[in-house]
Amino acid sequence: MADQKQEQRRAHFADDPAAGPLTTDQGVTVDHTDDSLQAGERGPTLMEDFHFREKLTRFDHERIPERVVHARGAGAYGYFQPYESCAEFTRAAFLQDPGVQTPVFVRFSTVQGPRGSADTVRDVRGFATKFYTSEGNYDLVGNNMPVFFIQDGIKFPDFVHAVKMEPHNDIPTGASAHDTLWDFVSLQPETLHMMMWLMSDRAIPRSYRMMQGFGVHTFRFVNAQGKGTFVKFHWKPKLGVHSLVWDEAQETMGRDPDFNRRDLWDMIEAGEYPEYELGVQLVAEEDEHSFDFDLLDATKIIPEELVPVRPIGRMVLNRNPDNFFAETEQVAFHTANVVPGIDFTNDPLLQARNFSYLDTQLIRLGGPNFPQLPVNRPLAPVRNNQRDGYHQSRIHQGTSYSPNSLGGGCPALAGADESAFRHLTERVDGQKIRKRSPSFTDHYTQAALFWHSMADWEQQHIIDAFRFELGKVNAKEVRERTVGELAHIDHTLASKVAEGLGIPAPEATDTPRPTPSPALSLENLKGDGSIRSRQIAVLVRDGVDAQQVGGLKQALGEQGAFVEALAPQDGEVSGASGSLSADRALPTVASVLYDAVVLPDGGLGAGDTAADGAARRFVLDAYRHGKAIGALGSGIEVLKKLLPDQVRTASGGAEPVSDQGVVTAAANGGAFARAFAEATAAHRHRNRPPARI
Ligand code: HDE
Repeated sequence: MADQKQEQRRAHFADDPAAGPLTTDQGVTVDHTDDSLQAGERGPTLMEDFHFREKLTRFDHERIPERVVHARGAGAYGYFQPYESCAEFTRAAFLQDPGVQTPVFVRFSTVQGPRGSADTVRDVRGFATKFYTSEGNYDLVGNNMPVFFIQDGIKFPDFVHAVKMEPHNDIPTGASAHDTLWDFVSLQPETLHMMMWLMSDRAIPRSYRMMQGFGVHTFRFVNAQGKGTFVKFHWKPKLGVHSLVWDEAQETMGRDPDFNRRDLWDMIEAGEYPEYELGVQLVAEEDEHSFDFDLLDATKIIPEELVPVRPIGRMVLNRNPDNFFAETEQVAFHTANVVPGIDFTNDPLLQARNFSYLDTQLIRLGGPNFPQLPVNRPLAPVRNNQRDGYHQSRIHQGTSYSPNSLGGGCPALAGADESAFRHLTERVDGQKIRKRSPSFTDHYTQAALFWHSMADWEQQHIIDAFRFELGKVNAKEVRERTVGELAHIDHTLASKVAEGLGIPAPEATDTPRPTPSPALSLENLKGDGSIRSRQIAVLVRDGVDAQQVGGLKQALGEQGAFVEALAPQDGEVSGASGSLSADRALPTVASVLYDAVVLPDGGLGAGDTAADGAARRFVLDAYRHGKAIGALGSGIEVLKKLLPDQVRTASGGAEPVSDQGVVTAAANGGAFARAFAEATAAHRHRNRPPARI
């Protein structure tokens, strides 16, 4: 089944441009497209030139409105496969048979910035998955953070207006560090739990392949007997959860604004397919009220220590789209796209979403027929009486009403013995009322849970992020009000942020101190511990030990890393022991685009050329950003000069010395490659003494 979506897509491919000459939209052959039809060589352009008019008109209409949120994204196709049957909890067909692969399309996104904004901004990341199941499309439209800013969807326009660019000057692009967002936050304490996540390193993922995804809301599984079970969805990346550091993220915005998008594309092209495990937290209906928070409140998690995440399947992304606009831009996800066996809860945020997605897509995609677009088209057959509208591309035959006799009563309704979507029967009664449930009022306990679950360095990054963001807020009262709110989460947090802003520490308040949840800290989410797909730079020049570089490439490449020789310019590098080809010219790249760097024997850095200077900056940046640094032979001397106080011990022999991710050895050998791979796999070394720059 995994290939069926590809076959369906292929049927929609445009005519082969290599099969014949250029034509108009009407299929008329064209032999001249560089000059418009004019009355004389210098004369006016003639209206009669239908080719010219068509070409310009089509161009004038190429753009559609970008998404009102999540405008910038990148997508990929792949498949999902369950580990075992989930029949006990859900009748969803795609979760029954471990032998069945269901095709998927996933779109990752940032939220605040427009389509052309940078990838590595501090923001939530969207993680939306469309499963083309045999029973119709199921969309799991999630984020990389498990909670949300607000509890009721009626506040969504307020929140989005506050976080988006300010209305008078359209600033800032792709950033939350501005007055209107923090004004809103300081007045709306239900945002605080999510703000803790947003200020953490979760908001600057190293890669879409290295972040979690969450359905956020509590949904419902429904089994064949009609029994419901509450469910929260989790995606866990095989490579672990890894983030950038803030300084690195900011520099990357300039060096490569497409950093995350490119990474996804390149790795799929390289056959390094992103993989995620789908897990579920299940809560029996009878246990709905057994927590000290409300399952319907999307600003709360169920700590994994209370309800473990049960792995139920895995997803592999193995194909890039053929056309960004047709597929990634036109894909339309909707929380209400559910299949039999998956249902909603009364979470008021979810209920609002179930209205909003279709509504926005009607305008964004220009009418009601967008489900016919190839990327949105289900694999399951579509038979109904919906008709006409803009861009209708199906030719319906016969009657279009129900009941009918003239059309043989078709399409008929599913019989009791057939799989149809049947809403869970649930008793609902209450006063018609506009009021937040009292069970939604604790905004501080889980924010504190997150804070107290962080490692020291994570807490420091959160403090730094609050200082950065609030430091960019002009309104003094907004800064003070926000710090006052933080005091309800943790007094140390509030005081340290206040100190950075030069304002008095707030009064100590009675703050909650929940038992930490280790599952929340990046320290405990390192994945398979491999260096698969890590980007490693080796700084080379004429005279380098080419054999050593070749050996490194081989040893680290065998472990799945991508090793690139960076030289002052492209072309051949003649080494002391043979020659090698530069993979990239150093001026075209930067340290922030790599996970680790090696100074080989005879490599760059020792001299006084511009390239040597650039190499030294490369290594210093890698050091400041906590990345693994390797030095071999004369490379050690370069490193010692650069970081005299930090390279505390260096190896003079074959046995490598590894200290805070700085790995040295006289020569390359298996032991060096192993130690360096281990340092790279650790991702970032957070406790280094600062470098003097
Ligand atoms: Fe969305 N959201 N959202 N959202 N959302 C959209 O739909 C909305 C929310 C999420 O790659 C829009 O087609 C409301 C939570 C993702 O195409 C829009 C509320 C979560 C994407 C919309 C929320 C999300 C969107 C904009 C509060 C995580 C991108 C364009 C009630 C669980 C999907 C569009 C893609 C996109 C509305 C809250 C995730 C306007 C009203 C919570 C990943 O319909």
